[in-house]
Amino acid sequence: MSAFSNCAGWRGQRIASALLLCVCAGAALGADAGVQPASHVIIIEGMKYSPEVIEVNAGDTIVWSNKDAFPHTVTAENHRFDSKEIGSGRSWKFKATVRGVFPYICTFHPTMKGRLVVK
Ligand SMILES: [Cu+2]
Repeated sequence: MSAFSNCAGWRGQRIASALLLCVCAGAALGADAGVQPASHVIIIEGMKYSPEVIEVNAGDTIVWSNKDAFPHTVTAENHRFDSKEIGSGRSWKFKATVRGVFPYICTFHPTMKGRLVVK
């Protein structure tokens, strides 16, 4: 009988800590998927987008900042967005509202490629 109740007590503790773990994980997930829109910066330098691939949440804003001495563009392959010319030292801001994967290029230098992932 005493062995049984010990066992039950141990199980109860296990369940309690498992529950606590769930609550903590839930809170962490909630914070991660927060509704606060974030801002992300992509540097264009040396004929490259840095980072080349970026994952953002719908509603976030992305700023491409051109550090090169000549202009570039940020043009989605499906034409969902197009910065047109971003001059040297200038930047272009885009608010991502549609979810999906958006590969983009620079129309002046089509070897420059990036990818915007909106979740
Ligand atoms: Cu370019």
